[in-house]
Amino acid sequence: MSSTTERSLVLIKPDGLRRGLAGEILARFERKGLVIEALEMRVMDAALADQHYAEHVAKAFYPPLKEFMTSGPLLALVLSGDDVIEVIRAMIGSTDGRKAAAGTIRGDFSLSNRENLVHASDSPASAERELALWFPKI
Ligand code: FUP
Repeated sequence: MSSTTERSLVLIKPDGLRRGLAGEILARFERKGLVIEALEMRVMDAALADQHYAEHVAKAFYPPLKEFMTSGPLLALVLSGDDVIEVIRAMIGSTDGRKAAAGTIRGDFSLSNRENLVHASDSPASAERELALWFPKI
């Protein structure tokens, strides 16, 4: 099987830090063999939230999502490795923690469709857009 080294933007969301799960989540990515290219604690402000979630701003769930995502510090990461976009999406599981498979991060630790611990780019195009937004110098 061919492989491509890619980069992904990953966010360990405010619930991950509040619940003391940042180390557990980071450890999973490290043990998988992914490379941490950058790691910063940030607070997402309203403008960044609107840009990051541009595809969702008009949706009914966006106001509470924005409230949550701007509610405290998060960890912003650049991870790289072979096919990392697909690999990380498999590791985090489906959006709704109640439906995410056991063994995934959301499946193991989240019971929510909003407070689901992790964001990860869902395609090479999203990764490019999100990395430019969060880490313009990298
Ligand atoms: P994902 O790529 O799995 O993070 O999911 P989406 O891009 O569909 O949604 C982005 C974020 O919006 C989710 F992580 C959580 C939030 N969301 C809600 O709060 N309610 C919904 O019904 C769907 C998504």
